[in-house]
Order: sequence, then structure tokens, then C-alpha cells
Amino acid sequence: MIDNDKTHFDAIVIGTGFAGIYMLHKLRNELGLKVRAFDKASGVGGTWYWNKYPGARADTESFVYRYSFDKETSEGWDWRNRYVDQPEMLGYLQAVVDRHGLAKDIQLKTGIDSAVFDEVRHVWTLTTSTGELFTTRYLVNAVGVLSKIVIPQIPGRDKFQGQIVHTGAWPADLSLEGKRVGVIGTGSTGVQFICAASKLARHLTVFQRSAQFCVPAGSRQVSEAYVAEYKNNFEQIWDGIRNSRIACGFEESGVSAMSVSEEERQKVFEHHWEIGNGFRFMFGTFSDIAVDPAANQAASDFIRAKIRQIVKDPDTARKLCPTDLYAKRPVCTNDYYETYNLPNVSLVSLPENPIKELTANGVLTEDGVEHKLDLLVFATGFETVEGSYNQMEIRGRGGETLQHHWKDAPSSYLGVATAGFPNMFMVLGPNSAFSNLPPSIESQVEWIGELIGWAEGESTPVIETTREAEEAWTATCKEIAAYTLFPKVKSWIFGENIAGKSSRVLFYFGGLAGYRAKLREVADADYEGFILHSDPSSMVA
Ligand code: NA7
Repeated sequence: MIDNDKTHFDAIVIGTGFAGIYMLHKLRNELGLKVRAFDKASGVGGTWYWNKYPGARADTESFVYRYSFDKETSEGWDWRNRYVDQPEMLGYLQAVVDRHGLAKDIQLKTGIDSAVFDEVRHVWTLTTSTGELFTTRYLVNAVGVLSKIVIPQIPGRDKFQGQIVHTGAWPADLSLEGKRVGVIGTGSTGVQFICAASKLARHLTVFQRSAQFCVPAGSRQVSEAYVAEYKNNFEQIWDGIRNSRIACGFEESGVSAMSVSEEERQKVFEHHWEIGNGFRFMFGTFSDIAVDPAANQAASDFIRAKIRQIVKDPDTARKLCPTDLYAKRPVCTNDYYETYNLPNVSLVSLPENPIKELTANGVLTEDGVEHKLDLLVFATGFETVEGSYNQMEIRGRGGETLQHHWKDAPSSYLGVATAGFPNMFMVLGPNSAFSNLPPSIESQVEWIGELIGWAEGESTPVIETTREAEEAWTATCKEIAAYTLFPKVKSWIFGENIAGKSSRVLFYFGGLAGYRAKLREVADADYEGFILHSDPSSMVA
């Protein structure tokens, strides 16, 4: 018998980032279940544990990039900055774990290798990287959207004598001091790293595949009055965040860009450039930057004009000007374009001058130049959603693997469940809301908790979604995504950053408020789209 007191749980949570920590608290402390959370890392924090690269910080503001369920930790925290950097974020998450006494039910340094559903006993059996076996009635994946790092294949990698690292697996003790550093990638991570590295490295060479639309973050210390206002209006502020689209805590514009005069448009863009923040620039200036090509062009032209103004060398400015639509995940950091005026920073535009190979000393580009490096940094991103799941063998009804179920593209019902995998839930599964993530995570954790609590009350051991519900949700997400400009540009949002992968819908673009309304509607309709039953073998998949 494998499932005894020590190895059998009511629920197992995989991952201890923002999602896993709250899920453990919800199921154990609020529902009174016996729960264990696992993480392959040697500390909690998820994304904020792994991404220790210089410059790593949240780029949504500190007051929205935290939990609303834990007002006490928020109130007690000495917030100083508009944006929270990685060490502080980790400290905050650890403080939440401590406040709720979660550590004793978190098993670190333990990856989950496989999870198999037993249709007779209605339990999941998990095997771990440490060779242990556990069983559980409910399985919650809180494995993150962007966890599986991607390192592109570049010829000659074995020849390079320097060090190679990915920003998402940054060694805590790695210093850039005095080094010749190269970086590939100019996404949200790349731009943060580039600005920080330019101040530390002897020389920094940026290898840029696509030029990036980057607006200032407006990083600064926050005043005591700002903190006091947040604390005094905590409930009201969070209510506003949950009832918005992007959940970033600013007022989203309801005005279309082309409905105002050119002069007014420039004034609005300039004002937001001054305030800073990428999401604010995309969604706070006008309502239709991400949907109307003319509005998008106006915003793009404004940013390109800024690049030409800021960057002193015209050829560097030309290379830095994006030619795509402004329709990737909006990016911001302080002084990004100014960085290219520094004497120790150089830019290589890969479409004009591709990498030929790595040599013993660095990177050889097609123009015959060998860029000598001590350290090559890949800020090349992640395999969105499915990368996090493909690292485990998950088998549901009839022994079907999740990989097989998702062979065309990952899918789900409401981002939280997938057909054929009973009693398995996901936080930030495919087609969850595209928004600032902590409020989205909280919405799902609370909803999953409510569903499990309800099922427990009904003595219903098995909950599963149907293929019809999953297909209908996928169709809804596709329809809404097609209304935006995001699918017109290749990025991780549609999984197209991975060579050979076709565009697939991975997010619900209807906004957090709309998503929450849908969750409520489904719960109020007795969990429409789910089947709750006590005999899983009677269910026809
Ligand atoms: P992203 O946003 O996927 O950015 C990856 C960057 O790496 C991007 O500039 C890519 O260029 C570049 N890239 C990827 N593969 C290659 C190859 N083979 N050669 C050259 N350049 C390459 O990842 P981030 O880590 O910055 O951000 C991910 C999210 O994490 C972020 O949005 C936050 O939500 C948190 P491309 O633009 O594809 O041409």
C-alpha cells in the first residue's frame, strides 16, 4: 500500500511561486485539507526564485504586483519603490509563507516527474525526482506560464571557452564586474538586463533580432503619502483592479486614439512617456492601441521619434527602430535607449548581420567580426505554458498523456481544467486571462478553492470538465484574440517564439473583469461545463 498517512494527501500543489503559495494556503488553511506543495527549486518564489539576473524586477507597479488576500503582509511591508526588484519580491513571498505557516508543508528540491490518474481509486499517483511516491485526490499545477527556458541552437556552442547562462537560470553568485558580456534577446528581460549590465560590465554587446518598443518605466521611490493612500483605500483599490481589463491599477483609457486631434494625441503620449510604464502606455493612453492599426501606428511613430531623439548615432537609432506593429507584450525600463549612447555598449542587428557561430573567444558574425566575450547571456525567453507541463509525464483518463491531449495546441476550460484529467486543476493554464498576473492568479486560486470546497461538501470525489466546454472556451479565446493586433506579430504570447511552432491561442484577451464575470457565471450555473460525479469509470470521455 503506497498511500499511508505520510504519502497520501487530499491535494498536492506543484510549484511554489505566487500561484502555488496561495493555493497551498487556500486548500490547507481555509478548506482544512491535507496538502503538500512541491518545488524543484531549493527555495520558494517560482519565477522570482529563478530570475536573479541583474536588473530583474516586476514592471507592473508594486501595489498591484502582490497579493490582495494578505492585507497584513502588505500593510507591514516597508514599500519604498514604484517597482519591486527580485530580491525584495522573494523576501515578500517568503514573508507570506512565514505568516501563514506554510513552510512545513512545502517540500523543496523535489521535482514531479509523473502524475498518473487511477480511474478505479480516484487518486493521482505522483513520482518525484527524489524517487518518492505520493498519492492525492486533487492535483493542482501551479507551474507558471514562463518557466521552461529556451536556449537557441547556435553552431560552435561547445567551442566557446567563456560562460553561457540564461537569465531564467541565473547563478546567484555570477558577477559581471569587469567582464566582456554579450546578450542575445531584447524582450522584457533583455531590456532590464541590458540597462543593468551596461553599468557593470567592461563591455556589453547586444545581439538584437527584433528591435523593441520600450517606454520608460518611471522607476522612482514612492512617497509616504502614496503608501498611506494605498493602505487607506486597500479594498477600493483592489476592487478597481479586479474590475479592469489589464489589472495594472491605472485608469484604462476609453478614448480611441484617432478620435482626438494630432496635437491632443501627442500630448497624451508625451504625458504617459513622462509617467512611465509599458502597460500604461499601451492601455492608458488610448483604448485601441492594441486593436486599431491606425492607433497602433500613431503610438509606434511616437516611440520611434523618441528613439531618434535619444540615440546619438543615427545608424544605431535606425537599428533600434522597430518596423513591426507595436503588439508584443509591452516592455518598459528606465533609460533603455540612452544605454546605447554609452561608450561600453555596442549593438549588432542580427537581421543585417547574423551570428555565424560561437568561437573559443566569443561570437563570430557574418561580417567576419569576432565579438570577444567572457560571458554570453541568453535572454531568449521561455516556452509558454506547455513548456512548464512537458517536463512531467501527466496521464489522465485511459492513460492519455497531457502531451497527446495537447498535441495540436494546449487548451483548457477557463484556464483551470482540461478534459480527460479529472480532479486536476491548473493555475494560469492555457487560455487564462491576459493581465497583470497576481490578480489573475488570485481569481483562479479562489475559484478553484471554491469548486473543491463545494465538491467536498457534496461528497463528490471527481470533478472534470468536458471536451465540449473546453472546445467552446478555446473558440471564444480565438475569437477575441483575432480582434486584437497581438496575433499579427510573432511572440511568446502565441507560442511563436519557438522555432517550428505555429501560432496558437494561449490567453483570454477579454480582460480580467470579463474573465471573472465568466467564472462567476459558471459557478452560479452549478459549474456548467464540469461534471461532478462519484464514479469516474462511468464517465464517457
Ligand atoms: P521574450 O519576450 O520571449 O524575449 C526573448 C528575446 O530573445 C526576444 O528579443 C527574441 O527576439 C530574442 N530571441 C529569441 N530567440 C532568438 C534567437 N534564436 N536569436 C536571436 N534572438 C532571439 O522573453 P523575455 O524573457 O524577455 O520575457 C518573457 C516574459 O517574461 C515577459 O514578457 C514577462 O511577462 C515575463 P524576437 O523578438 O523573437 O525576434
